[in-house]
Amino acid sequence: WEGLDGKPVRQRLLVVANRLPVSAHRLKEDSWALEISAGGLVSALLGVKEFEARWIGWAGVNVPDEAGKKALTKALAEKRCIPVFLDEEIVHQYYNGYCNNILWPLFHYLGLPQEDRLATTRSFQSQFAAYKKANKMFADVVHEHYEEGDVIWCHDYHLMFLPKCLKEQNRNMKVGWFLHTPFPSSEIHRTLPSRSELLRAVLDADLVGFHTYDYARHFVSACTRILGLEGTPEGVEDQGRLTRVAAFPIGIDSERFIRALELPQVQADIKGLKERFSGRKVMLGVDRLDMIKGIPQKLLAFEKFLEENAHWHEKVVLLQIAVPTRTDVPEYQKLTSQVHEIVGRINGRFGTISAVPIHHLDRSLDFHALCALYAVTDIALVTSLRDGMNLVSYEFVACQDSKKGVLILSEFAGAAQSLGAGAILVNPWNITEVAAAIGQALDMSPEEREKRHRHNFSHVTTHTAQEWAETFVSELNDTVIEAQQRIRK
Ligand code: ADQ
Repeated sequence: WEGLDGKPVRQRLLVVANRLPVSAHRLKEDSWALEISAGGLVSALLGVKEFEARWIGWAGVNVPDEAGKKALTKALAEKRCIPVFLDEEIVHQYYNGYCNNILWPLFHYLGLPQEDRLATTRSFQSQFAAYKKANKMFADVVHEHYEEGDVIWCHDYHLMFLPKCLKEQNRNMKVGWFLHTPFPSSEIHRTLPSRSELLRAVLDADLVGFHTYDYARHFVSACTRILGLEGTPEGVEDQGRLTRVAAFPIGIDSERFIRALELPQVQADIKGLKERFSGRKVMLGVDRLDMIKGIPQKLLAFEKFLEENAHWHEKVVLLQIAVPTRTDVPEYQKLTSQVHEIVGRINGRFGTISAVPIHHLDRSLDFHALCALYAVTDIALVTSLRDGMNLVSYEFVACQDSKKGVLILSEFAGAAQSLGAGAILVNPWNITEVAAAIGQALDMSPEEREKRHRHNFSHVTTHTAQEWAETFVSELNDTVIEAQQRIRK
């Protein structure tokens, strides 16, 4: 993008996601404390010089009063963030209800939660209405801040209706939509009562992106089978208008992880961990405590491994770090107790006075502590039942250049498409297979580990988050130009 003087111009990018990348805590009536969370998307966009990002989203707090809203808006503006205020009722129906109770499990092939299946079915229409209403509220805020030439990048399953709302307000907006979860087979998507409306709303975007080619293919076949539209190699065509559909696999800011390993504080943590677990091989799991991550299945596979390999008792330890999410939801509470129960049983069966086989932490670790853990790990266990991509596998690889540990990776994580050749791929439902993979990883020769690590490390360091964001936005710019040229012809 060049200006009249030939110099690159920074293009404004409005990133719209359900949550802003900050957490807000109210200190007084008119003052807020903000903490920026350095997630993948934030570092991806900070690294891209060609455009200047503003964030639009919900701050995750209910702010009922005007004074509070005004103060929060002002505080967020300094972080280039613009809030969308959602009240408790809409959060309940749109976010907890339609997004997390319906779309999240469906897109991960889990179906509706067992306990309240009928209740969910009954409240479906009201939740979908709240979903549309919330999406319209996001669109209104975008519209208020939009300037001609801006690129609008909508994120994830929370905002599938947003492309439609935006284009209704202004057909000329450049709108891209990216899904961070899998897009399921059209046979699964068909079961959703609002299947057609959602697909049509997404198709209003100029560019639709997924992590993998398979998800993109599923989306296109949902459009052809459910809407009867034409799928082309480029995307989906409806009465001469093309919506471009493609795969844009995300990456991480690998340099940030590699640099962190040099810090004295991280080096000290690494030394401490090595002493703590000396004489034992370290296996690591880092997940949000969510059904999709397959934590109980991972624990059962480890139990099976211990049952069959007495010579490894006391010589291997599994560190499972699980950040609790959605703790108010019964299904998630049940998952937590289930995990605790299995951990207790395995430690009871295989632990000794001096050592337990599993250390399980129900919490989040800070970035530096996480880097140190990744660096001392011999085997990372990523056993998601479904996962859009899974960045933990990438982060582990980035921190392993001296150790060259082994990645055991679920074939149902998007990352299997990119790191499959270096990892040991497993079906997480098959605990015999996962237990065998643990044995294979522990016995792997240094040459084999080196070879596999090289493959993965070169992928992770070349397919970065910055490159992902740049590619998506430049593709979106090109798509809009091509569409304008087609219309002129
Ligand atoms: P998530 O489901 O959150 O993301 P993932 O890609 O693994 O899954 O990212 C999790 C992030 O949280 C990682 O950066 C990880 O370091 C961090 N994290 C997890 N547990 C932690 C802990 N205990 N302490 C500290 N940090 C922890 C969604 C999709 C994924 C997709 C991403 C990005 O579900 O499939 O890869 O978006 O598109």
